[in-house]
Amino acid sequence: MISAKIEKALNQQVLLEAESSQVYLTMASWAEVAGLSGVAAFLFRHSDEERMHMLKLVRFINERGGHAVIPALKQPAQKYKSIRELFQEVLTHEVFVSTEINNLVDICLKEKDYTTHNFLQWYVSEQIEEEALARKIMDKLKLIGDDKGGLYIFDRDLPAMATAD
Ligand code: OFO
Repeated sequence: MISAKIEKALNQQVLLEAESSQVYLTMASWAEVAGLSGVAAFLFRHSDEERMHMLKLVRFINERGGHAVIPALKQPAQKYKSIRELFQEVLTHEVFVSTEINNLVDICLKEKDYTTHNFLQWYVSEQIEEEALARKIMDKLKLIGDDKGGLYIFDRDLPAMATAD
């Protein structure tokens, strides 16, 4: 059984994962309209993954005697100035999510909730991977600069890069 404090903190994370899914879905749509089909495929998939992260939390909260609250979501920004701006936002967002996961782990330790602590370790590892991938993408985009040919190859190779890790 989880405490009210842990239930509240986990529900906060449900909201964050749902927002992540929504933001990546918005980015995917923007990329698709911009003709970047590889970037769009990557982001559609990323959005699905975030929904899976949310569902995992929902099931855990309910299984542990709490009540997972399905949150309302605000509309994300619909446009991006560039592909670099978009992925910088992905990286910043993932760093923020990692901080929130770490805070959650900290609350579990203070509450002596070792079951939830154990459950959250999956998210800790996942965040290491997501941050690393976002950094790798930003490094590639910096290399490409304004080279249109480079962007074409980046768009073509991105879906494979995401599944290679
Ligand atoms: Fe759920 O990992 Fe990204 O945000």
